[in-house]
Amino acid sequence: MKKLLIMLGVLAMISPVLATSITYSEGWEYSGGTTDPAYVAAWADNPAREAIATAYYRSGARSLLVDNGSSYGVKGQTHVLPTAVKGTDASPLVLSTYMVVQAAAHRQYLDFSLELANGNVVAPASGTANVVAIARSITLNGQNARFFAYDGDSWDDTGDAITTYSASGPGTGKYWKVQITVNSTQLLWALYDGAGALNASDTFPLASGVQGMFFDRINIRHPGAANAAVHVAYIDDLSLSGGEIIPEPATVVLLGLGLMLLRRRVT
Ligand SMILES: [Ca+2]
Ligand SMILES: [Ca+2]
Ligand SMILES: [Ca+2]
Repeated sequence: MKKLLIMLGVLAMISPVLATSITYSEGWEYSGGTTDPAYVAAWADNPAREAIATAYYRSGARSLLVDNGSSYGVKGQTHVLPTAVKGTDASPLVLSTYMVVQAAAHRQYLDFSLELANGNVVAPASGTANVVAIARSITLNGQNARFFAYDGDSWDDTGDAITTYSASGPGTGKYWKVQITVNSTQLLWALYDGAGALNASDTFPLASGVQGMFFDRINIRHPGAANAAVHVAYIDDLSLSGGEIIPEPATVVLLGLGLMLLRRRVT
């Protein structure tokens, strides 16, 4: 009976810890671009076709500029999360950001990939990796720039594309919201227009290797366009929420000590 009570007590202590979800957001409100220590601390830059922009933003006064000129090759930035997190059916992991494309030509040509990764890896053009992602890509499908979802072993064509662009200026209504939701076995992708209305969504099965995977970083990449023109978009209000985090080692140690003390009391 006592052992049962101890087990129940320990379970009661552990379960709130395991159920903790993540809340992370990024608005790129840095003053100095990629040389700003605050920016560098938050995102590891793979120099340097990103910059903090002030002409376009969805909220605050700044956003992240993604400049996709063809000569630059693969560029991007990575944010390592304070703790790894996985999506479950009870608590899916939701990653979203807003983007605005500066001009019609950029809408056609921009390469952009938003990724959740386990370790220092990126979504490959083909093959398996510990990543889930959503991308719009001239590399994958030419100038139509539809969105593709990477489910751990392949890119799936959503058949969906952004249909408007913005000529200039700030404003929430111009930004498309790109979102991926990860549960234990599926990747749901959704696209919302500038008014917040659902524009498109699809569900894809996760490859077995990434089912139940703990992800520890967010990647934003631009793989490099195949066209010589500049391709510019602005990213703002990134959010990662939900899921279940790994308990901090200190928490696990405390729980272990608590268990030992309980056992001593009984014996
Ligand atoms: Ca902002
Ligand atoms: Ca697949
Ligand atoms: Ca679709």
